[in-house]
Amino acid sequence: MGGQLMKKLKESALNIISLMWQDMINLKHLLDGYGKDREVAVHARQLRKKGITVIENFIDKNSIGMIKRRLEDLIKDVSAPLRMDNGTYIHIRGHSSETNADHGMIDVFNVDNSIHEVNAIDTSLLTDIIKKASGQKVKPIRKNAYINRNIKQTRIYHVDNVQPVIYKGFLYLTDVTADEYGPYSLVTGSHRFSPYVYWNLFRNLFLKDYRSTDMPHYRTKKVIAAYGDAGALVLSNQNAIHRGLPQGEGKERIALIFNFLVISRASYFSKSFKNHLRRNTM
Ligand SMILES: O=C(O)CCC(=O)C(=O)O
Repeated sequence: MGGQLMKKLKESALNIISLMWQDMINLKHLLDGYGKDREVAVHARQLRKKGITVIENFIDKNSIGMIKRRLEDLIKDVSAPLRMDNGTYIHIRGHSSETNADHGMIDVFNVDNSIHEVNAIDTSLLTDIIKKASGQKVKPIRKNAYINRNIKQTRIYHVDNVQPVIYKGFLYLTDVTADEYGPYSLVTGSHRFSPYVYWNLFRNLFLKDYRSTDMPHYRTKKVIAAYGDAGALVLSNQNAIHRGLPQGEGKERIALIFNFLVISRASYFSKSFKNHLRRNTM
């Protein structure tokens, strides 16, 4: 028990310090330009200011259909977490208990090792947008797929890991046009200089039932849900307060997730960043 408390204390202290450092980096890049490319500039501005931007029609309908079929094939007989020889890992979130957050959601790690069409998707536009939004070096890392079917109990609002800063591109492969489909939701502007994030990090230190990065307090007026037709891509800074919304009865959402790592001096606060470097998985 004492060990658990010490671990959380260390984690929260590190999160708060690294967030302060990150906000200094954000301050330094506050007035950077967005470059000459208009498409990049429009999205980079939105991403820097709000923490989120949506790109419509990121891939064509044929590719959507093909990738969806391959995904269906990949997961069709899987009823428990499965680690494949090619590096793909089919994780069934919260499978040990029905009361766990995200219970039943399928999260396929390294999906591109099994579905090569995923690698054919050009993500250089996303890297360019994130570079201009953050003023930092950016590395594409893992590609996942999330399959949400009837997932009624999703994790509460949270931030990912504070450091290193991660951006995610959620490419919807199904129409996500209302709350009942379980869209990605985010508190706009909470990715930088947010007193709420500091307050939650501090408060969670004393609360047994909360993880360090859970964010139960936020500005409700700033909450948005990112809707889009199949083919839309939602690009988000994971230091913003966010969650996937709970789904309605029988509803489905399938998405590919492109993960990007921001490399800065503050990244070295993070053990996972150092692991990425060691494993050379960047
Ligand atoms: O499924 C979603 O829309 C959000 C998932 C999430 O919180 C995350 O990937 O960090």
